[in-house]
Amino acid sequence: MALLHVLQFPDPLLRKKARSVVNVDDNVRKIVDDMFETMYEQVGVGLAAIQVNIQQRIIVMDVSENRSQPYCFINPEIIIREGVQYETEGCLSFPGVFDKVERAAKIRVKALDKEGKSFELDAEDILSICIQHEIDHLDGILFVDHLSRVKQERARKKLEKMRRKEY
Ligand code: GNR
Ligand code: NI
Repeated sequence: MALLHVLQFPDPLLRKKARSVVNVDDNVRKIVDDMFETMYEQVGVGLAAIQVNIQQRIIVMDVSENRSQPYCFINPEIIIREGVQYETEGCLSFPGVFDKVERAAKIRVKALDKEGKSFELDAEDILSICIQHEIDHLDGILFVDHLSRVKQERARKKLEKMRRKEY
């Protein structure tokens, strides 16, 4: 296993679009394992391959309190959306930035698992939010894109300020 480097805004690589996985083979499973290791190490609830500079449609997630319910979605597709929810989000590519985003409340997602087998899952609350946040990443969309211009500018300034303090 290996820890992967998580890209941070405004890295243009975060704007790339991921390709569908054609074969769920050992190479893909190795990426999934490395992504889980990276996500747990970074204490994130989810991670999209785009964030670690891999342009493939792969997502890992664990929204459980004791970090014991790993989910992996390959080529995920939302096939049903219902209602709306408006909750605070964060992103490993935007350390320190949090804001409310409107999302579908309940979704049904269709994807392939680590063995390449198709499955469907109904999700609500944080799981639903996280799946939508991660699928956005695979399309080069960031959570701040859903915010007003003023809030986007505020987020950008906050990141710049934090970076000046770090170095
Ligand atoms: O760790 C994360 N927490 C989070 C909180 C609310 C809504 C979405 C997320 S996803 C984020 C990890 C991440 O950046 N995934 O892309
Ligand atoms: Ni994110």
